[in-house]
Amino acid sequence: MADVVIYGLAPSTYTRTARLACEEKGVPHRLEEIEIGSARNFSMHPFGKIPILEHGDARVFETFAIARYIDEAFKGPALQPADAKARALMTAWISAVLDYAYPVIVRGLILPRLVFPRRGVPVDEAAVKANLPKVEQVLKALDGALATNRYFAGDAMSLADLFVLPILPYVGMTEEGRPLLAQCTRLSRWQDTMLARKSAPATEPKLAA
Ligand SMILES: N[C@@H](CCC(=O)N[C@@H](CS)C(=O)NCC(=O)O)C(=O)O
Repeated sequence: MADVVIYGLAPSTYTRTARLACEEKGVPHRLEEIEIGSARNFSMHPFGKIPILEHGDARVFETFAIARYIDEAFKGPALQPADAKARALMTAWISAVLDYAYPVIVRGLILPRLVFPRRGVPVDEAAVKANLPKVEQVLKALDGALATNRYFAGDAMSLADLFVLPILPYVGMTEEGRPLLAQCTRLSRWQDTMLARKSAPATEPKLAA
């Protein structure tokens, strides 16, 4: 069977989601680094983003499409619920990560606090501060989802969990995010459970000091 290649960067949250899906499904894969926005990136992804999956003659862009492909093209544990109601809940939380959690938490907090300083990019402090109530709101919404369910789509882990997980360790690495995450006790416990799975260390980004 053809190899699975994930083109991306290890620290990217969506790249990690794709790799987590491979690990959870038991699909061997390799990560090939690609420069975001490069000509090569645009030749593989119409919007010059990561990740991209390649498997034989299949090339898949957009993380949800990649995660579904991994679940549906290979044998292994199901990563999507069979039940329509639970599957809708999974899709809703993935959509919430794409539309709310990523812009607010990754773009609004993680990039300015953890990435821009390393790259010498100026940080708009007022914008970071103004965004913090939204970070709290998103974290509380994620926490609330776990009030009645063990995982985001019910009692079984699904792709939704693999979209949320990569964001949280970064929140805990920021001064402002750490206390907000700590007050979300269900979400913190869920994070501990997810990080204890074999897929977590296998995909953990090695961040340079
Ligand atoms: N809708 C895309 C979003 C992918 C995305 O934003 N990836 C980030 C890295 S985690 C990226 O490529 N950022 C570069 C940029 O936005 O220019 C997906 O679901 O795959």
